[in-house]
Amino acid sequence: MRRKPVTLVTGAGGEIGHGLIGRLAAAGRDVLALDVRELPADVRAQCAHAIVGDIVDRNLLGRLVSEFEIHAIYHLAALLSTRSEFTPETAHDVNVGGTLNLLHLAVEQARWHGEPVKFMFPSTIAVYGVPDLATKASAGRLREDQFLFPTTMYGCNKLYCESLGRYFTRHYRQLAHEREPSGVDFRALRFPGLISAFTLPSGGTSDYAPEMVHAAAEGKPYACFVREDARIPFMAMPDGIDALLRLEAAPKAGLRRVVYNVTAFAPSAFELAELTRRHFPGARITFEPDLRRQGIVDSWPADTDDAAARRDWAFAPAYDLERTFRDYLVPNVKARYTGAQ
Ligand code: AKB
Repeated sequence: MRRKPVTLVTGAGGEIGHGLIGRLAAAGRDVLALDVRELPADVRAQCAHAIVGDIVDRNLLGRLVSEFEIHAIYHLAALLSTRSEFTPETAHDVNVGGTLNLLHLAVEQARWHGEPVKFMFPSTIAVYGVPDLATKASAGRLREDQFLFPTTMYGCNKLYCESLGRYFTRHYRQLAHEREPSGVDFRALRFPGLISAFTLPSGGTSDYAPEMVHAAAEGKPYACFVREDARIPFMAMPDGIDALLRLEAAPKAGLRRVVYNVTAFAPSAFELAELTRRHFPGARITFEPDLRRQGIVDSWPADTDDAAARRDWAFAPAYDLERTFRDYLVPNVKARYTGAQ
């Protein structure tokens, strides 16, 4: 009896999953969605299969082997940086234990069907930790091997999971008598703050950018929790999804790295507020920094160097800051709240 060939998407109901699943389905791929909550109806409709469950549940994942033939995994499930600081031990269980469970699942799947399993992993700029603002300013765009001293549980989790993925891909059971490859083809992107027009941000420290725009579109005042001069890299969600799909499709022979930086634009919070006011003239945006969340943002890079991604798999974002607002955010966020475009 042939099992159903699928692409597994964890955290399917989240910000990335909302757009990614539509792209996978449009490409003719059967999506097996896994999330701890029921999927929104529009997302569920694009999935071949959907399971409500937790990636820390090894029994659940073990049962997937009997029913599904998984050829690729998009592991989106995670507790983000701010939420993880309230429950660091739970964040470790989900972000690290869940990822290890899925890597084990990928090894089992590859053994069963004899093909490598591509494991797509959204890492983050939270893996970086610059010590102070003077260093942040002088360091500029960080390469993948610089300042890897995360100050959040989420950043620690993601940096370790990058190493786990590299181990499974290149060094798995290296001392075994009968050594055989794991079959796991782990590929990771260090995402900047992702800005989505269609989902509300959930527990991230970079959320001030989308929160500001969504509040303006709803006609609500917004007290920004970082300073006006706070600066980190961002990307429009469509470019983030394109980057994941392009990296998955890239020939392995051309990939000199397992983990890649990707970025698109790096505005200050003031520049984001000015652009929001330009598109929403009545926007009431104030700045009331939360010094602890500000401390996290200050430890993140002003921008990252994505030359390796552009060299190895032709990464090229389509949306700069102006186009993100003009063509993506403003028309879609307006439609979400007012029906107008
Ligand atoms: C967060 O703010 O935690 C995430 C991220 C930058 O990885 N959006």
